[in-house]
Parts: sequence; structure tokens; C-alpha cells
Amino acid sequence: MPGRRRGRLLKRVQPPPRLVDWSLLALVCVEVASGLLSFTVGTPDGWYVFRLHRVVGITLVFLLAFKLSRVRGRLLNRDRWRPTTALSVLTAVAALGALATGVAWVVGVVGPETRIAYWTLLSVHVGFGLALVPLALAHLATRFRRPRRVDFEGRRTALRFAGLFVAGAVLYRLQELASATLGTGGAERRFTGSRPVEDEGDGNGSFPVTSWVADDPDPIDRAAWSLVVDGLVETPLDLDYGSLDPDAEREALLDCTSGWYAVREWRGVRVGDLLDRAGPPAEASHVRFVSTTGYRWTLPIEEARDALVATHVGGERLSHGHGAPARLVAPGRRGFQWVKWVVRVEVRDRDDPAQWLVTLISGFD
Ligand SMILES: Nc1nc2c(c(=O)[nH]1)N[C@H]1C(S)=C(S)[C@@H](COP(=O)(O)O)O[C@H]1N2
Ligand SMILES: [Mo]
Repeated sequence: MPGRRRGRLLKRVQPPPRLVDWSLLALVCVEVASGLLSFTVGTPDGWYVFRLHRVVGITLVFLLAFKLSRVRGRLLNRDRWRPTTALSVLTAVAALGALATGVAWVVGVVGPETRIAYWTLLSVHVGFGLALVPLALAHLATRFRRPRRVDFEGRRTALRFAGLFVAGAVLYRLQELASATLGTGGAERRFTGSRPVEDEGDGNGSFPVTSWVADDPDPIDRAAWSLVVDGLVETPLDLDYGSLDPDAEREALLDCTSGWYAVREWRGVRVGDLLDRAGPPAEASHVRFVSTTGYRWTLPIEEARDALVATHVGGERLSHGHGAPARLVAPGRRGFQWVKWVVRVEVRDRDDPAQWLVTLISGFD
């Protein structure tokens, strides 16, 4: 299409500049919020969080294209550079990086465990997304333009917007159909977007060892280790490895937020059995699982009863990397909540909001 005509077409479909800018900000907020929220969803009833994240992502591609075509002159012409241009460029890089990795992940151009340096594609996506938050806010602060009523008025503007969303949803659906037909990186996906690990077998070697960057304790000596069950209990327990009695078996699906999943047979102690021995009082409502590194996660007590403190996977004793001597197996929860190297099971009368921060920074000392 000749440049002139393309320019005119773009003008016809694109919303007013200020509206594009404020919509970009609003949709980035939706993406960050739905992206983080998606980390907490481990069961299929939360599928819409992922769907929303993908469709809004495609809509962002359109809006960013409008924006970049508008500011192209300012960016490519050195005479027009200002001190804040570097910030604008960084913001654009983070936005493009987040969108490109997100799209590449959905389309399935690389395997679920392919690493870029240390990180999987999906982890890089998360990194770009988180970097975008401070960048976009700083960028907004330097180029602040108050939104005006007129930007948001008019049936045509509303229609254009609805059109963008519908186009995003349609494109996403077409992509799904295409990858189902072609069998490319879509067929075995969970609703979370995670794909099955490609490794063979069912023991320690059959799925990746995944820890947050810094959580990397020394191997724990089984003979010196013990599991403490305390907090709100009548009889605190201190169990060494030999007295654990790991007689509970269950198949469970480990779904890591870096984009892979594995269904394996786990064996260990049912947390309900531990609680029956320790005797929690009526006000006990939560159970906290604490790693030797300080990493921790808390589950509502009824859910915790059904979880395992596991010592074996696929018929093998857990390896150090997978959390030996014992790790939490929390069916229906995302992988990061399956605390490894558990040393303490603490019964409580409340949840533990600080765990969100602790899981991010544990291991840095
Ligand atoms: N103590 C501790 N437990 C942890 C982690 C960690 O970094 N430290 N990583 C979590 C994450 S992100 C995942 S996906 C699973 C991975 O378990 P695996 O290494 O056995 O595959 O462990 C979880 N448990
Ligand atoms: Mo993970």
C-alpha cells in the first residue's frame, strides 16, 4: 500500500493521541494486575484471568503501533532529542519486549524450557512487564498531559475502541485455532499457558529444578534434619526423617509460573495426619510451611490437610534440588507455593500476607 494511503487509513482508525496515551497506561495496569493475579490461579475456574491478559495484550500491540507511528519523527530525528527521550526509548523497549515475548510465548516459537541466559521466555516476559511499571510512571511524569473530556467523548471513539478489543479477541481466537490445527505449541497447553516438560521418565530427573534466583541452600543432611510441627497445637512435634512414615501417595500437577508443568506421583506424609497428631484447637485456620531458607507459604487449614509433605517423587527419594529431605506438594496451587526444604509446619489463626514479599527476596542475604 502506498505510504500516503496507509497514513490516511491509520488516521481513520486511530483514536485521538491523548486517548491513546491514557489507554496505554490503563491497559498496562490491567496487564500488570492480571499478570500478577494469574500467578495465584492454579485451578481452571480462573481461566478468564489468562484470557483477559492475552486479549488486552493484543489490543496493546495496536495502541503501541499508533503511538510509535505518531512519535516516530521525534525518536528518529536527533535534533529533536531531549533529556527525557532516553526514558521514552527505555519505556518503549520494555513495552515492546513484554509484548514480543508474550506473543512469542503464546504462539509457541520455542520450547517450554528453552532458556535465554538463565530465564525461560515467560520469565523474561515477566521481567519486561515489571520493568515497565516504574518506566511508564516516570515517562508519564515527564510528559504529563491531562486527559480531557473531549478525548473520551463521541460514539466514533467508543466504536473504535470496541473495534480494537474485538479485533484483539478475534486475532487471539484465530491464533488458537491455527495452533490447534497445525499442532504448534498449543495443543497440550494448560489454561495457564504452561506446557508439559519434555524430559523423559517420572523421577527427579524428569522435570526442571526451579528456584527463585537466590534461594539455593546447601544440601541438607537427612540424619541431622527434623520436621517441627508447632504454633497453635496442643502437642508440638519434632520428627526426624526415620519417624516420618511417608505412606501417602498422590498424583499431582506442578505448574511453574515460568511456563512448564509436570504431572508426577508424589509420596510423603499427609499434612492432615500430622495435624491429627499435633491437635490444633478450634481457632486454628491456617498452616504455614517454612523452608530452611526462610521461604514460606500458608494454606487454609482444610486445604493444608489434603497436601503432602513429600519425601519421594516417581518412586525416588527427593533429590536436593527438588527439596530434600521434604517439600510441600500443594495440589491446585502454582509451583512457587510448593515450598522446598521444609523444616517447619506452623499452625496459625490467620493468613500471612508478608509471604508475597518473602518468596521474592528469600535467599538474598
Ligand atoms: N524454598 C524454596 N521453595 C521453592 C522455590 C524456591 O525458590 N525456594 N521455588 C518454587 C518454584 S518457583 C517452583 S516452580 C517449585 C519448583 O519445584 P522443583 O524445583 O522441584 O521443580 O518449587 C518452589 N519451591
Ligand atoms: Mo516456579
